[in-house]
Amino acid sequence: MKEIISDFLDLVKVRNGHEPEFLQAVEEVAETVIPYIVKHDIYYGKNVLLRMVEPERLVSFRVSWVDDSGEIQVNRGYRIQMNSAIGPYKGGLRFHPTVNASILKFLAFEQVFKNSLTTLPMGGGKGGSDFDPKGKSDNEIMRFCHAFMSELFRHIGPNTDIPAGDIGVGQREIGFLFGMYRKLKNEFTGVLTGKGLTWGGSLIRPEATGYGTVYFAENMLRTQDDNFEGKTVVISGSGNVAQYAAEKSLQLGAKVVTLSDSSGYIYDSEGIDLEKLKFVMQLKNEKRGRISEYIKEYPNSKFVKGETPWGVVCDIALPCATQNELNGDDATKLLSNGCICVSEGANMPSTKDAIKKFHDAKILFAPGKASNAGGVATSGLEMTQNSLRYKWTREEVDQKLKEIMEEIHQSCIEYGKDDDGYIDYVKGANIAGFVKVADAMLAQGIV
Ligand code: NDP
Ligand code: 2IT
Repeated sequence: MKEIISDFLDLVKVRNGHEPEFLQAVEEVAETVIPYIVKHDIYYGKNVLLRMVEPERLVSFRVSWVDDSGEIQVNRGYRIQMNSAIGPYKGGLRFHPTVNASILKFLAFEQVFKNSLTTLPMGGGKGGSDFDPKGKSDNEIMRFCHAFMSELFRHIGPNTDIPAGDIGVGQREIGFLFGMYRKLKNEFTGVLTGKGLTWGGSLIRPEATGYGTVYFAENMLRTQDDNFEGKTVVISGSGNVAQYAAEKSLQLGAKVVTLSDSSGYIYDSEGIDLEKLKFVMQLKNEKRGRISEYIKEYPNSKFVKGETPWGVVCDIALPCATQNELNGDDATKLLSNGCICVSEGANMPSTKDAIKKFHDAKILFAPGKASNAGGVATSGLEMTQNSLRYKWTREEVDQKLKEIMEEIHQSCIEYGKDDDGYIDYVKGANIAGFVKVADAMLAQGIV
């Protein structure tokens, strides 16, 4: 088996050797899915996984725009249309200086499995730009988004490819992107998700990824007759996903003690309660400030510069910032501090080493493609409401989100339960995600 997997990975490396994040994501899937393929004749010998690692289409384009000082800026834009066997391409747009083809291909690849797990008919894609929104004025953001969409619009559509937000792309950016799409196409359609409530957005979409990550953790804890009540939670990030993961943790009776950004983390031993969280939301979403400013408002807390929060004692860890933010040493610290549950809000935040340590210690560990799928699932619900020209209540959407997270959890158990009863959520999510897409690809022939 090892040889079959390494032969496959060698093939993938020949074409993608210079793309470490993409190879990391493919390796994790190959190690769990290939043993399943080998045992099932319907998939064996059909090169299904080899087809799945090749994007159906990769669009790369120039984005030129003019900054506030009149200087002409040039960025690179991308859209990776990875797999549309079970539905139109669906996935976020990331604006961050580190964006490149490797990062977007890993995200698009993960998205295919994640979207399949949601139970909704969505293929996988991802896009973005190496544009850095930090320090840019609202007008610069608008001009950049308009320039970006003036090319992207010809590659997307409500039945083709439906982008959404990700790092650096929130409701403000979705608004500017939607405005330009609507103008160019002379069409008001559900071509983007994460829209504002008065122009086609869904209630609960802003909350969905963070809430879903916590709902998934709740499902995992329930397998051990446990819950969030009284637990200490460590969260990384302070953006969209982190904020609502914190809010839901608090609503379930837990104590949240950290948040972070790329400059460092804040630790509040008294707990970041709902009022303090409101301050963080205003600081990050309206003032676009830094998390270190928290300690000015709450002097009993501390800011630890340049570090991640994984050394802080906790029961539950929710990595909600970015890829590879939690390594093997961090996992060791979490385990020795008694952490029993890790639910990934970000995409691929734990390195391969870290995951191995969590698995060896047999704690509850959920990979992002299962635990953060609530965001895209609620995007799917936004698309449904747009098609129906209808609007569900907050309670209706939240209930559907909860049900979807439960179903994803169930699928992970179905495909991931080991002989000793331990649930390997990585294996479960990868195989469950694979089966649905592979079946659709086989049914549709070699296209
Ligand atoms: P935001 O832009 O709202 O927030 C990102 C947060 O992560 C910020 O606090 C940011 O800090 C921090 N961060 C970003 N890059 C780094 C880095 N290199 N090192 C340390 N911290 C960093 O993004 P989201 O909250 O939307 O996304 C967070 C994660 O969740 C990503 O992995 C994303 O792919 C994933 N995700 C998002 C979904 C969504 O619906 N939004 C759905 C599913 C997954 P700083 O301000 O300093 O950059
Ligand atoms: O990684 C993700 O799932 C997202 N950024 C959300 C994608 C979406 O289409 O809502």
